[in-house]
Amino acid sequence: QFQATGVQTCFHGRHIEPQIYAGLDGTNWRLADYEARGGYQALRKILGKDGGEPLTQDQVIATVKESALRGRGGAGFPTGLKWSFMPRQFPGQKYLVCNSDEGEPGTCKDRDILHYNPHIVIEGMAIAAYAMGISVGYNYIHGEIFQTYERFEEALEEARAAGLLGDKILGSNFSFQLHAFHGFGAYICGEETALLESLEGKKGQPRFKPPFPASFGLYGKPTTINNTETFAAVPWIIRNGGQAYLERGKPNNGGTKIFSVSGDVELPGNYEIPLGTPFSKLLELCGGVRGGRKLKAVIPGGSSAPVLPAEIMMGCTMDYDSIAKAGSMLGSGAVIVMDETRDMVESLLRLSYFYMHESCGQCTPCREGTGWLWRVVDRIHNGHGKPSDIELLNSVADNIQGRTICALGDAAAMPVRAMIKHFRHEFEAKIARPNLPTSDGQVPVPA
Ligand code: L3W
Ligand code: SF4
Repeated sequence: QFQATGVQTCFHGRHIEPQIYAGLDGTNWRLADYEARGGYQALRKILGKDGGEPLTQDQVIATVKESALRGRGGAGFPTGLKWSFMPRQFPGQKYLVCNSDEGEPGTCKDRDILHYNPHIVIEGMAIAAYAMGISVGYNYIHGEIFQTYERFEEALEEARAAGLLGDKILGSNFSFQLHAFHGFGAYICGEETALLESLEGKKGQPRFKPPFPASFGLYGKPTTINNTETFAAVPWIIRNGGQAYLERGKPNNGGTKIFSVSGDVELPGNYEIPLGTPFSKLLELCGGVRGGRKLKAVIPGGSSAPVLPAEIMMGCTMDYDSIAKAGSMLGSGAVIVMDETRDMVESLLRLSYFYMHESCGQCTPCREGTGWLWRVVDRIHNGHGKPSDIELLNSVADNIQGRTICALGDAAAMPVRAMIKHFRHEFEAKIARPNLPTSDGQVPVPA
């Protein structure tokens, strides 16, 4: 249930005030369709090609700041602020990068946007490039979605042929060359500096930060990196204004967000809803917990986010601040729903295996620690656990968290601590009674 594959895309209309999904039917991804939905009007507006005056770079950035758009890739960093870090007067080459290396277990929204609405990302990137005075951009697309990569290339060709990309866009003085890059499917390449290394043709391993990409990015040049969904939000903001976007969400959490809901719900899939919507409403859109069972727990923001028990989750609204206050993270918006039959030791076993497998191996606490975590959870799960193993897990997690080059180490440690904090009794029960059946009905063979 932690695999994004198998989760359906959603053209069922079960969205609330959609902006990215508005008007999509699963087939209308081409340039003419996008323009019929109002596409590229925002680009025309900033370039003064809609009959009005062109917008200045400062005006575009101020509008994005006003919207309270926060990065949709996981960190929720304010987009307008990030754009203002770009040294616009820098004399050399600067780059714009779209992070479409979606790999967080449970997350499947960016591939949907690229596949069914590719031009919204192209337009968003062109606006960002204009605002920051950037002439070259790349979209780094996850390796396992090759058909989507091919479609994005087709969309790029359409945009170039229509004068919406390339030299002197729409007859203005603004030029922007945008290219697609096909990744190879490593989770770590979604970390922004590993992505840059990979884009440069090297092994995808994270760099130390600082320096941040804003000052030392692609080929050592100033670079702005945003997530696919972040760029996709930009055209609506420019067309309708920052304040209108902000009002769609809640203060400090502007606009709508796509949530990829998987696990034990009747209708798994992608749902676009305003930030600040109660979790109970999202669950209702998804048809409720599968089979009418009781909700046990939810991972609200992709596998890196700490799990929350049902009673806490039912009191949350779906936005960055509410989920952080509850002790987790909204992350990339992958909501993994677990019903009363789920075995938490088994769930943690899957998560721990994932992080061990995806660790790039560059720093010792992560490389060794993720293996330790998995082996200890595995022996508890297999009926070989010792009472001291619970504290051992906490101790290994403590020795990873905050001691690594990138956030993967934290992402491996946080779910362990949260599972033990909220569901310690299940770990204790498994250790005390090793032949307790797992949720798939199998009885482990004791040592
Ligand atoms: C210039 C400063 N720039 C921060 C920039 C920074 C980055 C952004 C956020 O991790 C999280 C992680 C995963 N000067 C700056 C600055 N920036 N201070 O702002 O930075 P940061 O360090 O807070 O986060 P991050 O390293 O980008 C991302 C979590 O997301 N996550 C990941 C999901 C994965 C996917 C996927 O597969 N698509 O979404 C899920 O929760 O754990 O905490 O751009 O450069 N002073
Ligand atoms: Fe690599 Fe893990 Fe260190 Fe990140 S934390 S650089 S994934 S070893």
